[in-house]
Amino acid sequence: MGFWFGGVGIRWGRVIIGGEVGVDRTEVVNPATGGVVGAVPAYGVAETDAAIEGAQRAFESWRGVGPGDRARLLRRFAAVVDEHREELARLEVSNAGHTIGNARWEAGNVRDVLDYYAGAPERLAGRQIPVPGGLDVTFHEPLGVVGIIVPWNFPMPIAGWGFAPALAAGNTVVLKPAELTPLTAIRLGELALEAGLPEHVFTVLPGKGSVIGQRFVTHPAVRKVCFTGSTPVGKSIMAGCADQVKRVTLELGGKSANIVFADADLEQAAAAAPGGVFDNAGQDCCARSRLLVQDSVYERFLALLEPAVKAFRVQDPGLDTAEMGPLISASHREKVASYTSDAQVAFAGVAPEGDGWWFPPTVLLAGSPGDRHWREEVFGPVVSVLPFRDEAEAIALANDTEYGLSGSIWTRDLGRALRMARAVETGNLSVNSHSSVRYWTPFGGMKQSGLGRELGPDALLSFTDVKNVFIAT
Ligand code: TAP
Repeated sequence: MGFWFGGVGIRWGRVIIGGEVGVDRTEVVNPATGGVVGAVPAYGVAETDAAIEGAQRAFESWRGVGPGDRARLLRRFAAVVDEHREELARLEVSNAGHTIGNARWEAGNVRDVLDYYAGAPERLAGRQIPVPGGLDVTFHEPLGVVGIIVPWNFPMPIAGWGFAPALAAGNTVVLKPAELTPLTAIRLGELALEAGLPEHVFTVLPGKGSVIGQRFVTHPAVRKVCFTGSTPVGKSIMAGCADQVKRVTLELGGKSANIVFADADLEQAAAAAPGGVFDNAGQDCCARSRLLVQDSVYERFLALLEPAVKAFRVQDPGLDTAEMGPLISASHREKVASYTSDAQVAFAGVAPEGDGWWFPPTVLLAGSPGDRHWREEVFGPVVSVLPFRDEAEAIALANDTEYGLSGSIWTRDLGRALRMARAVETGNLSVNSHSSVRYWTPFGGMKQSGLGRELGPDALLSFTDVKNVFIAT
């Protein structure tokens, strides 16, 4: 494996393509050191068209692969990912600055998602519906070529959440990783071939979103675009897809609330709060970045939270002890810092100094729900705190946002937990926990946090169209 331009010539699906005249390259920088760890091609429209057209040709044979054989190939892909789990995890540490513990989970998640959807081809059954004068049956038809656009914050899982159900349902896939973090996706593309997936069934194509991603939107052979990233880009993709009535799945931003009631186990809630927002350095669409604490326990809760934040280990992400690594880039660190520079800092943790894009876990006091850091997605290790009086005010504050992706409620009162869970406008909610993702349950946003669902059975069906057939008897 090598990520430098090597002049090995094009082999679509093999994806390590180098030496072509006129193809730019992008350097990949380790966010923990600022050092260059590799370079990959940045492909243009011509190469994107070739990849899409290859995927279109491969679709005809891939959709015809028997369910058992397709399932076996996906299970083999999962097994190969598992064999390379540590290698993928180490690569993600330098590709994205993820802690090694998280990166191991992420590579394992790709394996699990592939294993889960490998069970689908034999079970993707239609229905037989009673009708007079004949037989009526439905089929879940694959769509064709699916274009997947992946952001830099979770390069492996977000890729897997798209390609595993898409392939299981009989589609072919062209995947564009984020320019900042292409290395693990490229490796997954290689492992797919090693596992025996036919060429062009799953192609990883590095390059710019404004070039490759846009071509997914405009090329008529791409029947569905899956996008995860910022809300403005997601909206432009949705608008572009309208022209050809393309299917879209969007996973966009979040500004999730972590709501702590006075009757909660405060020690447990305070111990869990840092992980709920600082995990992946807060570069997580599910980050609980608004902390609402009932006013009667506000001071006590902050007193419990402070040592937990200060003890959060921000370290070289390759160390097993690291709980948080660096931010993705210098420009992103500047953006995150712009939220804290004029805000009231309650307390902050410690981050390494020197090379790399480090930022300390930071707790801000929100003067009012109008504060910029309370309203906008910071996408960094920053949480804003605000007290609330009662359930009604907690609901009003939690829902006072264009986003609706995730959230948590801490209480010992089951009735309150259920009332709040129904009232908070969000696609994923946890009670006395910050867990948002399980590969067999649906994941996705309400309001401007997204459209459609990933994972679980919902995602599988979103990669199919239902066809109804009537046979007169
Ligand atoms: P985006 O610009 O939205 O990038 C996400 C993905 O979309 C990348 O692969 C990107 O490619 C691609 N892309 C960019 N412009 C495109 C276009 N016009 N057409 C098609 N694809 C396009 O996000 P970002 O700049 O990396 O991050 C900005 C902010 O977005 C963050 O600060 C954060 O608030 C939010 N964000 C949210 C998420 C999630 S999970 N919801 C993930 C990442 C970022 P390139 O890499 O080539 O630009």
